[in-house]
Amino acid sequence: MVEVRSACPLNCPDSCAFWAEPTEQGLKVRGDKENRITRGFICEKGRALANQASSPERLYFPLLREGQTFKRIRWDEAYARFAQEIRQTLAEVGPWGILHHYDYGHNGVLRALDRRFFQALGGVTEPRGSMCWGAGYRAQELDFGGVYSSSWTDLPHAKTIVLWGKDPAVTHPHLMPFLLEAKAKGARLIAINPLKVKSAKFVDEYLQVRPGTDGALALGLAHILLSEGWLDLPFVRERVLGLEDYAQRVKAYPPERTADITGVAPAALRALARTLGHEKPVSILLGYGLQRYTNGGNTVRAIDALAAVSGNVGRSGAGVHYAHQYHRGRFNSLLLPTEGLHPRSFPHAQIAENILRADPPVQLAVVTRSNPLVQQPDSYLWREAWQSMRFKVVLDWVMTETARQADLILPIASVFEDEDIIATSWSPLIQYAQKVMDPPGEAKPEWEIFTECAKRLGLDSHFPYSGREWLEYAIEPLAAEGTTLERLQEGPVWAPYIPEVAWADGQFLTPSGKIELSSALAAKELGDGVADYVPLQSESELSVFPYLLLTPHLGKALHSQFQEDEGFKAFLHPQTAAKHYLWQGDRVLVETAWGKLTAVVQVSEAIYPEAVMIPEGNTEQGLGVNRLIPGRLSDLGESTAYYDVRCALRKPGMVGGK
Ligand SMILES: Nc1nc2c(c(=O)[nH]1)N[C@H]1C(S)=C(S)[C@@H](COP(=O)(O)OP(=O)(O)OC[C@H]3O[C@@H](n4cnc5c(=O)[nH]c(N)nc54)[C@H](O)[C@@H]3O)O[C@H]1N2
Ligand SMILES: Nc1nc2c(c(=O)[nH]1)N[C@H]1C(S)=C(S)[C@@H](COP(=O)(O)OP(=O)(O)OC[C@H]3O[C@@H](n4cnc5c(=O)[nH]c(N)nc54)[C@H](O)[C@@H]3O)O[C@H]1N2
Ligand code: SF4
Ligand SMILES: [Mo]
Repeated sequence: MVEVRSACPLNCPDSCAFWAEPTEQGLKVRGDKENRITRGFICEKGRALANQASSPERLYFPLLREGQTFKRIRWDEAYARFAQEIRQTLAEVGPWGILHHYDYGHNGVLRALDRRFFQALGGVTEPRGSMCWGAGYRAQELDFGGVYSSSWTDLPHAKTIVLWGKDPAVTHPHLMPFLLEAKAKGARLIAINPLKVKSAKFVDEYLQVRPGTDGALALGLAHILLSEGWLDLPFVRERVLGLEDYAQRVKAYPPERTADITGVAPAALRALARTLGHEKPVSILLGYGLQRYTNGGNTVRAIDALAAVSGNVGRSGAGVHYAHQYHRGRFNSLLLPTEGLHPRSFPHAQIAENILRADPPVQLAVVTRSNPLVQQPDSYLWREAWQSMRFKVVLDWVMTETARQADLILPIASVFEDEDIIATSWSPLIQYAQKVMDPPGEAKPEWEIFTECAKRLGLDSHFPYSGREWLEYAIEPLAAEGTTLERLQEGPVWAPYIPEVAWADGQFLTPSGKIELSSALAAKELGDGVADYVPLQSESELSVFPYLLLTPHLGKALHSQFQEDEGFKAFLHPQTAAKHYLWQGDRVLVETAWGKLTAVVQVSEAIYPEAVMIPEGNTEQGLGVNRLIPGRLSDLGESTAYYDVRCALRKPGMVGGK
């Protein structure tokens, strides 16, 4: 059999190039050695993806609920039922009676057609804001006028690299060779993280910061830079707006107070400030964990400002790298023009509570590219909202917890069973994923499912193309410049509009054209009550829920995908474990004001003593760790503040004993 080019569609910054081959033993994938970004290796999630494609866990046929189980139905029945549910909802409530829940379960260009379908109905109820990166994203838009990072290949020009709340060894593995190359060339690597994560093993210096206090840390570092005169004044004069306001804010963070808030000692603060001011260029790689707090947007703004005043933006080897939006507007959009559409939207974090009191009510849910009963916060409320809806449809290729609790399941083709184009917000590459094999059973490409449904609802004029034609249409503007489908089929293309160094021309896309440390727009969006850090709870709250609950991502899984069914694990610092008379392997009850679960104790020096860590994505009895987490919004971008929650620990069977 022949090996063909494919690409990883998972919600991962790396976007690996694959070579894929169907064999007697199932689908085999390997990395593409010629790829200068992903350099030939793929991670265990990429291999798990290929294994899943040829595994018996696949959904083969449309399934309709029958009591506690499902029965197999034919596609024409499935389409008829789906169309009938849509018609009934439109007649009884109108388009807002339909919830379309989607996220980024697949990065393919064609996957946007799900949204087009619901737009064609006039605009339904849909999520807004973000489950992921929204607070930091909006922060960078306010500061720089857009979210743009330098290429990974520019990193080895840095003299200092700060992994700020980011664990690339786990969540962005192909960045590691670039970091190690920089280190070999003499760059100093620093990690700032409440957990001594895997990447911390590779760094020269690790700072353990109290969760939720990075904003204060950045302001405290700026305090030292300002008072020592370690600024880049020519850069600030030319390119930065709002230094006076910022200096006022910074005044409140002298080293001793900053140390009290953040847990980072004054000497370490001073050493880091000196490095930022003198060991330039400095590249800051921002993770998304530090913005999953109610003050997350403000935190990223404080870090952006620190880079700005030290002149670490727009230069080779420098920058605050969060993601990039270079592809924006470069492809033809597969969505409908928004004029004339009237969708209703709810912030991701608060969909469940809004559904429960929605007027008009939501009767029909359709879930694509996501697994909300596990991944959305406030799972008990989500389950209640889910059960309150008359009919639920899930499109997926495996039986997720959300699918298990649906009424109709439509089986879709995986990335290996149809063609698509992958272009994402970290990689500079545009890649073509070729069809490797036919879908198993009766699974179908998602675009085909929506095209068929559109036909049955008289919406065919909105779905005139085949998958191939949609791809040709999407890349029309690129094809005019030479990036044709034929060219992409030969191998990945470095998007011609992506530069090595972000903001190199110093022309920021803010209203003033400068980096805006303060602005009327930011003040309006942030409103009053801006918190530079998450204040410690009151004594009475602390006595009930003393620990911060962190739920970061796991190496071998991608959220709820590829999880091993091994129950929840709660990672505790030895001091915390000892305080509760807990040993490795014991069972512990973890409780918040929103829910509780039982986990197996893992004792680890890597954990911040005041925190409990339970990786996200795992499930037990239909729900994940998000049963413990409220649907709180961040200060910017309507993002979800997953990590802003406190918990208590108890030995199962013990009453009260904390
Ligand atoms: N293996 C794997 N890789 C993935 C994913 C996955 O599920 N599995 N998911 C992908 C997706 S969708 C995303 S969004 C990215 C996310 O990638 P990252 O941003 O690297 O990781 P997260 O796990 O989201 O964020 C948690 C990190 O932030 C740290 N952190 C938590 N609170 C704080 C704090 O207050 N301050 C600081 N400084 N650090 C803090 C945590 O210890 C952890 O290292 O990863 C992508 N890559
Ligand atoms: N507690 C806590 N919760 C979190 C986070 C955290 O750090 N802590 N992280 C958050 C983050 S960063 C994110 S991005 C979200 C992720 O939230 P989700 O996107 O809901 O997470 P996944 O489990 O990856 O679910 C994606 C689903 O899409 C399916 N899928 C794959 N390809 C396709 C396709 O082509 N079409 C359709 N219809 N389905 C497809 C997959 O099989 C899978 O079931 O979770 C958030 N939840
Ligand atoms: S999950 Fe990420 S690192 Fe792993 S194969 Fe896919 S793109 Fe590569
Ligand atoms: Mo994410």
